[in-house]
Amino acid sequence: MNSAAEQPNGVFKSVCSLDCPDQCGLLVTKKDGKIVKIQGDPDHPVTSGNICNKVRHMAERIYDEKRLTAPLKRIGEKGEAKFAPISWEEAINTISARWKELIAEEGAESILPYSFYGNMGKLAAEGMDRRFFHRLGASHLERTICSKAGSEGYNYTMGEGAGTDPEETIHAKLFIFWGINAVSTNMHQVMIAQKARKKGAKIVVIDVHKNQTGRLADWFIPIRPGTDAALALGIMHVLFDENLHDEAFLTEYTEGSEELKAHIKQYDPETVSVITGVKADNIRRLARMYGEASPSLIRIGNGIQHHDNGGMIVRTVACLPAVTGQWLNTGGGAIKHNSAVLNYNRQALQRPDLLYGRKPRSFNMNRLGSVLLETNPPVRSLFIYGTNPAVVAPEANKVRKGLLREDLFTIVHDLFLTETAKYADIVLPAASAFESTDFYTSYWHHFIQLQKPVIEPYGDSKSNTEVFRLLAGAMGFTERELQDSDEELIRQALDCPDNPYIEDIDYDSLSRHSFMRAKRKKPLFPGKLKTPSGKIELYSEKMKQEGYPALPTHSPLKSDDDFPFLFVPGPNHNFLNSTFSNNEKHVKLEKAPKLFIHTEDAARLDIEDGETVRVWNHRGECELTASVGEQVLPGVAVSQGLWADMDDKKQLVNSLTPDRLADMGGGAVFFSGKVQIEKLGKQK
Ligand SMILES: Nc1nc2c(c(=O)[nH]1)N[C@H]1C(S)=C(S)[C@@H](COP(=O)(O)OP(=O)(O)OC[C@H]3O[C@@H](n4cnc5c(=O)[nH]c(N)nc54)[C@H](O)[C@@H]3O)O[C@H]1N2
Ligand SMILES: Nc1nc2c(c(=O)[nH]1)N[C@H]1C(S)=C(S)[C@@H](COP(=O)(O)OP(=O)(O)OC[C@H]3O[C@@H](n4cnc5c(=O)[nH]c(N)nc54)[C@H](O)[C@@H]3O)O[C@H]1N2
Ligand code: SF4
Ligand SMILES: [Mo]
Repeated sequence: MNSAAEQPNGVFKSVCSLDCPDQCGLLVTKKDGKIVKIQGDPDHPVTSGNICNKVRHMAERIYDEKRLTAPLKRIGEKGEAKFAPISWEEAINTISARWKELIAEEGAESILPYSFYGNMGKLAAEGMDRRFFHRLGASHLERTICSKAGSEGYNYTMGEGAGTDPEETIHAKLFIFWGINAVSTNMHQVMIAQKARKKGAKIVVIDVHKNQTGRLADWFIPIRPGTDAALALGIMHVLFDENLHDEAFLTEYTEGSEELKAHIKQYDPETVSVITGVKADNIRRLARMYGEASPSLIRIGNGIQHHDNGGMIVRTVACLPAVTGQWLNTGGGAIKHNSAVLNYNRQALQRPDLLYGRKPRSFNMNRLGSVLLETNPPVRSLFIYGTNPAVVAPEANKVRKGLLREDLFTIVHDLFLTETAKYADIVLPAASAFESTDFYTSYWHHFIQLQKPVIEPYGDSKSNTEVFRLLAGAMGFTERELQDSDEELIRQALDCPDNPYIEDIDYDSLSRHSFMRAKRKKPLFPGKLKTPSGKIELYSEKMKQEGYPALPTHSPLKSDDDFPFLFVPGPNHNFLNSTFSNNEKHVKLEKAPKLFIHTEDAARLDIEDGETVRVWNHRGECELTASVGEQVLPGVAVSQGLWADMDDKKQLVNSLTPDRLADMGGGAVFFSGKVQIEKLGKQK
């Protein structure tokens, strides 16, 4: 054995485990057994030596004195965050004893795993955990909080989650960043766009907020939240009207272009302008720019799909490159996400056969509060890992009320005592990704990467796979596959005859190269797409059968009482969702949770820039710092960042967000809620 974890000094290859499309290759420098420096890997073609500020400072988080070092058991009231350290043996035995009781009395479905991608490693996020909970027969969790509505919408048009190879976008002449704050959330796509700009490319940003991404655009187009499908249809109207579409492409590669042509007649620029707030002349100008520039890339962000109508919005925007035939040009087309390019053998990793034919009930993670408070028969135990729902899930007050239930046995596995962990009965310390073995597939670029431990586990912490192996043993499960090693899991997952793009990639080749690119054939064509017709579906019979309009369509957001402001609480630059919100350096960089509002609204409400305002609705309230200006349209209020609880400050933006579900995939609608805003001190 000569693993990096055992070598006290040197520079080691690694990979960023955070939920970020860029999935950077890293170089980690160690001195005397400790990480002293983290840099971007200059050899990684996409990372090219550049990483974000968050991860450059990651070592401080890894060695933060607040990190959990031992399992804990609750000794105070629920939610009081009073704990005492216990051994792993006691922790695992307590969990397995309680679960055995629950299974005998109420069945395994009284137990619910609750997880997300705090660590994007496949083994950590969707590997041994899935095997374990399948074998247990626990209730199933629908992991819908991030991009599910948009992915379903995109699939109706394109068949699967694959678009342009980002490395090719260097050739693009026009970049449209549509509902993505890419400077903060996809910095390498911005770097490529900026390089292309030096060769004459233009950058357009369509957003409800003129944030750092909007500010670097050649042209920033502000839009009303939830109206992007109308804008896309307005662009199509002009493209057809002015003969800027690609008839040959439409005929050969799409289904339903004639129906679409007739359908978009109603979306003339004047009509669309009233819906979107974008001037009719600007709709024409944008359509002409899009019709003439080639190659052109639309980078479809997550922002446009966190809405009541988010699935249809993405389905509609995804039709645009087909109208202009951009898919045939190197670097042209669109990127919603590219996960399908790196499909691995999920069945082999997750082993659904361990369900032995059982079909447990299923819960949508976006409705955690309701699941805990209203389900019958009730959920009696939650095992939470890789996510911080007390901060990130919608209707946070309801979530917290549910977590306070005296009869709920909650286990949280995390690196820190998060807001969620404070509600736990048992807390387990998690090893960081740098302390674990795993493999990573980006959802944007085309590389698979291997992570081998760079350092020893911190304190008495354990990786996710290790915890589930221990639990399987304690539950008395004898299946060999519940004890497979991390290396075995990776070998099984990468043995994937269904995906020829990764046929050369296995554990051994990855061990040699650290990162490897999928051998993707020319994107999309002339191969068949995975839609029912095998073509890009501008008209979708499948959608019709499933109760949606068959053609791309604008529909308004749902009413959310009659509060006057549309509230868009997005992520921020220096945190990664709620990760880093408990790290001093990152909090200092962000200063305070702000609320961006328009000058006219502020004047009407007598609010000055920098003043604390109360933001409230029927679900909850927050106190945020007003940032007054022209960064948002009137009637829109934008906050940034998922902030940790701090003293008695009211900065939990998800106390205001609805737990309704989007039009597709059971997705979250974080950005479709409404609020009232007032100067602090005034009464409701
Ligand atoms: N620094 C940093 N990076 C991150 C994250 C983070 O928290 N911080 N989170 C990671 C995760 S999990 C994800 S999913 C991605 C998300 O990253 P993005 O894809 O960038 O998605 P969001 O930041 O949610 O929203 C993007 C933009 O959409 C805008 N928006 C909201 N509603 C609308 C609308 O109706 N129309 C239009 N046109 N724009 C709208 C918002 O103002 C915002 O600027 O980022 C990942 N990377
Ligand atoms: N208002 C609002 N809410 C949002 C969003 C928004 O834009 N606005 N965005 C939504 C989106 S897109 C997403 S993806 C979700 C994300 O929300 P979460 O998935 O909750 O992401 P994080 O807040 O980063 O929390 C991840 C947790 O995993 C822990 N962790 C990291 N590595 C490991 C590991 O190896 N093992 C274990 N056991 N734990 C680990 C971290 O310490 C951290 O506490 O938030 C959603 N919530
Ligand atoms: S968070 Fe994103 S940009 Fe930063 S290092 Fe990780 S993958 Fe790269
Ligand atoms: Mo996400």
